[in-house]
Amino acid sequence: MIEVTLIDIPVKCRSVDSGFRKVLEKSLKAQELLYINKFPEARLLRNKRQFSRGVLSLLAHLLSGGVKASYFSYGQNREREILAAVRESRFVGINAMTVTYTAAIRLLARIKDENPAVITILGGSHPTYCADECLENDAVDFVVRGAGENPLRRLIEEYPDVGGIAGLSYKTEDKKVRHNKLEANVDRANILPAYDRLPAPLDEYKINLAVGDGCPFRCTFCTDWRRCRRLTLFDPETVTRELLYLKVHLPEFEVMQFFDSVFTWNPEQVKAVCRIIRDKNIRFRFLCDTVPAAVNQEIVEILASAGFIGIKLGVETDRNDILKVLHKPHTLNDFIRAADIIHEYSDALVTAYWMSGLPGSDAYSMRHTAGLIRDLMNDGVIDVLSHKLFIPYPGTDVFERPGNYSGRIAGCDWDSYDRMAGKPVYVTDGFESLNWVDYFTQIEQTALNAYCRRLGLSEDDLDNYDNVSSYKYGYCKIEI
Ligand code: B12
Ligand code: SF4
Repeated sequence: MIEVTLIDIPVKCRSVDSGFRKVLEKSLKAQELLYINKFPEARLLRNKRQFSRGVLSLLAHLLSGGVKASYFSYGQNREREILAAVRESRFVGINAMTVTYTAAIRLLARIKDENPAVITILGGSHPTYCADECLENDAVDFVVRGAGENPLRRLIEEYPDVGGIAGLSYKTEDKKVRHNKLEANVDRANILPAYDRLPAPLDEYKINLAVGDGCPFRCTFCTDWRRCRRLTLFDPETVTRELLYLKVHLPEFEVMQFFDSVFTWNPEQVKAVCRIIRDKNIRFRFLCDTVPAAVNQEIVEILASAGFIGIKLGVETDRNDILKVLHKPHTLNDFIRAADIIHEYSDALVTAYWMSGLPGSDAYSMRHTAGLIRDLMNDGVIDVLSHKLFIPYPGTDVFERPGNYSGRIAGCDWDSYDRMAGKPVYVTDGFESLNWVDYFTQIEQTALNAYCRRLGLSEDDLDNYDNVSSYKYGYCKIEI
């Protein structure tokens, strides 16, 4: 008997408009070539598989406590294998982002058909903020809100006596939903994800690392700061343990990303982590996310010396009035200043995350933005553009109070809550005259033109670079 089976649904594959896809694929190839030109040794993220670090962390926590647990990745393991394990399991746990929620519910229904006695648990970014909705499904017995390590372990150990388990939501005997109080911050500092349980070799996966949890800012369209009540920094020793594990199991110069919301927020932490990377001769190449206020000469030089080849900043929009409404902690000039510092003191490429369809924008201002992006790229301020659609997810202020931002939420078709979907979820009258697919294609084409100019290549030349694509939008083999 397996005590618990965990099933990871890492992404929901989707198709995009064919014209947009053509430009996007070329643009992704060109981005990789920009990195290859500057850092020829770097092993880039070619066709990597994805996994949820959260689910691997839960698995490691359970295994270390002696729980008999199995792990599957939906889309990588065959459904037949998964259902066979489910028949033998007492509990089944699945993760869900908003965009993978319907797939998770569908799979849970199949699981209940297969083994009606199994106890099902849903966790992750979507259930954390939509527990009531999740529990309307007969296939869902429990929802874990927030960090899942302790609630899941306790549920397995204490079921059916679950009243005192923090973070748990469930239906009581009188069919009412009960939400236990939230779990306090979980110290994940000692958990090394159970990498050895992944179904494919480790070097086939995109590795995401973290040195902490949470964000010091309070942007109204984001939940990163709500997930963790205060910004928590992990002990550098734990980070060391993970990096040393990866050093043994992965080739040199593998590229991996620190996904901390603001990786350089605490200079002492950054110095400690980069010192470890250098002292232990960990020869990977790294990417990280941060904000303009946490970029300065000293930090950039330290990052460069530890092998950071890309620094990514959430610009979101050139409109300072919109940034202010969203509580974004910078202006466009702050971003330009930070990008200049990065370029002056390192070879790292600057990625700008950019969003279209933000509250306060309209079709006219977004067309103006397209010209500005072109100029920033041609001037070498932005090396790589990561342009997405604005989607307010459950748990954000914009989702909960769209009227305060002069817009409305178009509906809860969760499958369309994808930032590459090309169809806005948050709508205002100002967007009415916009053809979104054309607009997205135009922005990506602008970026592609800038990449080609930098590379000295034509678009047709890019066709000769096969298999240089890091993201699988629109041409995934697996449909959920
Ligand atoms: C790495 C990452 C990715 C990776 C891996 C995704 C994955 N499945 O984990 C990739 C690149 C694939 C990815 C893609 C996307 N991502 Co992403 N991603 C992240 C990021 C930066 C880190 C996730 C992580 O590993 N966290 C650390 C682990 C330890 O925490 P965790 O995953 O939350 O898991 C804990 C709990 O949630 C809970 N839990 C989770 N699962 C389960 C299951 C059970 C049974 C239980 C009991 C508990 C439980 O316990 C875990 C351990 O404590 C987060 C932001 C963040 N900092 O968390 C965004 C985030 C998860 N991503 C987000 C989004 C929107 C996306 C995209 C949809 C973006 C897009 N293109 O539109 C795409 C997916 C597109 C698609 N078509 O499928 C949003 C999700 C919001 C939402 N409500 O859905 C987040 C929160 C970012 C944000 N603030 O907007 N992402
Ligand atoms: S958008 Fe960035 S800075 Fe703002 S709360 Fe989210 S992670 Fe933090």
